[in-house]
Amino acid sequence: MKLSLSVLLLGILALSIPLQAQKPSPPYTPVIMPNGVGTLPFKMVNGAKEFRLTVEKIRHEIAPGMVVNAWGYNGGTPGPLIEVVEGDRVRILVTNKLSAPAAVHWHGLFLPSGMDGVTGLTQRGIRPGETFRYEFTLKQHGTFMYHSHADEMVQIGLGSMGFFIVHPKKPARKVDRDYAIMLNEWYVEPGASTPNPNEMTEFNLFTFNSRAFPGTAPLVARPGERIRIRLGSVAQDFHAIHLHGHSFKITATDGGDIPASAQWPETTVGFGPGQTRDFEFTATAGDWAFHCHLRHHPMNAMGHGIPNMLGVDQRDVEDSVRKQVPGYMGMGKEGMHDMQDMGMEGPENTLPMMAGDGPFGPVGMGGMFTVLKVHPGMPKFASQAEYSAKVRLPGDMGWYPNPPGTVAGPVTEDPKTDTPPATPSIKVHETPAKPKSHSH
Ligand SMILES: [Cu+2]
Repeated sequence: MKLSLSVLLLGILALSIPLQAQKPSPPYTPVIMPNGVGTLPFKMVNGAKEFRLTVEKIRHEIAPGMVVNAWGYNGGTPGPLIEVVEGDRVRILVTNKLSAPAAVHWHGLFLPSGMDGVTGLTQRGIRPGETFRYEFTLKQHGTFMYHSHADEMVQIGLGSMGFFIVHPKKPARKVDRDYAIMLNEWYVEPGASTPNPNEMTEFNLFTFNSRAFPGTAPLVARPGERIRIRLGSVAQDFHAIHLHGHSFKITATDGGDIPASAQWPETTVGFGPGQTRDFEFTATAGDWAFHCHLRHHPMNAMGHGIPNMLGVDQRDVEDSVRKQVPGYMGMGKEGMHDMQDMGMEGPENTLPMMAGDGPFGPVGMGGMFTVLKVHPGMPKFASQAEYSAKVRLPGDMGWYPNPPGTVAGPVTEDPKTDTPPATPSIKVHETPAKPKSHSH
């Protein structure tokens, strides 16, 4: 009996292995959300892809050393990626595990009005413990979002958001890597763990996929690869996301594809809340900063209410204030770097304004900041899960080995010792310059 059972199990195993191996790869490059919780699995039920989303209270790590109380989906903020194909019929079963009514709006999608997820207007709120069914057929492709449309100030403010990405049935072109990053900002009183959703303007944490540098995963690529980055925002602020070392074209918004004749080159994509932007470029070797260009946004908590102490020598003052206010830290005489160099400890459960190390020392950044690492031989990742298993923090996947003579360094202004670097022997760019003709 025991033997026949194990034979049966072996048989099932043998059958299931080839079935797994035959699983066809999707006709698109799977989207990767760095630091994401995963791509939402589905079951085919009566011709529809059936997904399950649960809105719930979660504990969420913004970066190592800081955990907040958030409201997310299926254990994450942003929630899991819903990734489908134009023409699919989808059924999303949404369970509310909050103690307040909820609803999920499918941002940018063409659907029956009654499936639009606006509390009071198109449905009643999903009561705590209830499950609602949303069902519609996808009539378009692009980068869309899902988010709460019940008490948005609180629910989105605490993280109830996610990506809903619809691939075209017949893609006009296939990219080598496809990334998605959702922006948000938060106000968390230093030392507290619950974001204050009443805050309108004075945010102190700015996040990519609800992570702040030095907790943001890098994006990776190989030189020459075609990369798409999709940005989405249900934040409160405008953001201007800048990529170093490249020029790109914005190819789509959540309103649809932009015709090639209407695309123009950019290095920064500025956009507001309730918008998505897709942009594409060819990757050039290096470690490239990728960040919001609003000056306070690649920074972390602590700095906003402080007096301007630039140029003020505070050595004695700070010590005496600290006797009264433990942990007091003024703005440095020469700016915020003073504090970073001192490695000072802040209150518990917050992040220093700037933190994290690069190959050349401390990185003067925080918040909406990560790195695009374009290295030869960078591994390919077939799924978000595979990516997340290997790439979580800025230092993961190593740093770019700059060719000799291509790194900025000190000069002494002494012609004997300062010799200009030799022309590098390693070509960083793929296209070699045409040799000049000297015939005339
Ligand atoms: Cu910003």
